[in-house]
Amino acid sequence: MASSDDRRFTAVPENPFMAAMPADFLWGVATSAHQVDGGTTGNDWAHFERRPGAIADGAVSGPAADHWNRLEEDTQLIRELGANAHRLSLEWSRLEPEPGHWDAAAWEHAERELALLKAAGIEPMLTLLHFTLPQWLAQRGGLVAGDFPQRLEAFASEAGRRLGGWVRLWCTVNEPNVQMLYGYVTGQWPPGLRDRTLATRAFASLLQGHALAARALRNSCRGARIGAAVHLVLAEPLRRWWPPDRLAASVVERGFNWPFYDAIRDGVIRLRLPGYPRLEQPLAELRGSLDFVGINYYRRNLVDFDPFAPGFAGLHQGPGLRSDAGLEMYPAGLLQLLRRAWQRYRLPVIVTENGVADAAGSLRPDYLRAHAYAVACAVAEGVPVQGYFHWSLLDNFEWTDGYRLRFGLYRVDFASQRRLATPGGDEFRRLAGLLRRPRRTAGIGC
Ligand code: IFM
Repeated sequence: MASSDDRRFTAVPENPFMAAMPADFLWGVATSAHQVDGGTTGNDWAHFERRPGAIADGAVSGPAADHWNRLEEDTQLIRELGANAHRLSLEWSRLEPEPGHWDAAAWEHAERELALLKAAGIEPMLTLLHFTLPQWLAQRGGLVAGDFPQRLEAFASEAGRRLGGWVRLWCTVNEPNVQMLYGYVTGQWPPGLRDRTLATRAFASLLQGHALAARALRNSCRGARIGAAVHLVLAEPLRRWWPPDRLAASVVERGFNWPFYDAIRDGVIRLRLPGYPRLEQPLAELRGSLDFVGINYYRRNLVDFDPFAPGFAGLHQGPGLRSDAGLEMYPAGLLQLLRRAWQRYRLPVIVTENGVADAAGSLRPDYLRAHAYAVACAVAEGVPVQGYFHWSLLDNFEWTDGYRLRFGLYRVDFASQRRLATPGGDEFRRLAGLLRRPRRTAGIGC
């Protein structure tokens, strides 16, 4: 039976921002360095991509969208979308190509990009770690190298010192839960392992790294606002009446969605999952390390009890329209997760990523409007949502899916590197225009 939230999304208004949105709401686009820059050959992904069968269609990231050489052009594209913010990441392997050696030219390049954004009136949000590790660090054990947290701390400190004049908004790590799952449980991502003991260690290490990096940023960058970006799945039992399915759905909630932020709230790194070593590790520095909760939202899953699946949770798609990645598009899920994040942590929330794989470009306008409506409904209910970043500005290297999934508001012709306008980009710009107009305060409509 459709819930009242589901019913709201059957007719999304042309102006999804019917409620009063904050005047300084961040309406932005998101990218990550390895996925768009090109030439990021010194990291673990570049090495992993060469393994036969690692990436769909045998692709490698290679020149990606050549963003490294197109900063002016791409900044202008962001501006033309009407965005006032851009979430981007630093490529650690370029900035610290050898342990303790900072590459001055690479830092200058980062500064140039940030200066261009600021000059265009675009607020940067900078992610320190968006999956890729310098190969020298990967060779020493990557996330489970004993000194990973201290290495991330040193990197954060250098970034804060050099770039803090340009950047206020920081994400320490991107999707730590995904990195742990694919890197150490399913083995589809670097380092390609299936070892639940190491998975648990990697998770703890990412949290320790976050805590130290947050402290380093606070010390090196005055006024820093610090968050992370965690991938959240709206997990619902496939059969609500069947207790094992309810239990399996709760494993996704407890084991995938919230452990990272719960640890920060509680000051204790905790993992209690079937089939994994138990983890209970106090870390006082975690408390207060977060100024906002970042949510990356792409999917709802209907979950059944499956003894062969990780965490005994079999994931299925609901009945709605699906993206090219086969994921159901379910905007009501974003509203529900925004509510839950606020109830759980009482911190401002930012949608650090949301987007759809849609090569034809025909799904994205409605998808975007419906997810903007989810944000507006959450704001109308009193959830302090401070921003929304659409994934992505450009088509890009989509990890193990290579180039076959397209997320861009601009389509990229990878042969010529031309950027082409899409209906999704037009809708993004229209919505930006609605946000900037004086808004009605009555007749909220959500
Ligand atoms: O491309 C990725 C991104 O790197 C992390 N979040 C999900 C996106 C789409 O799959």
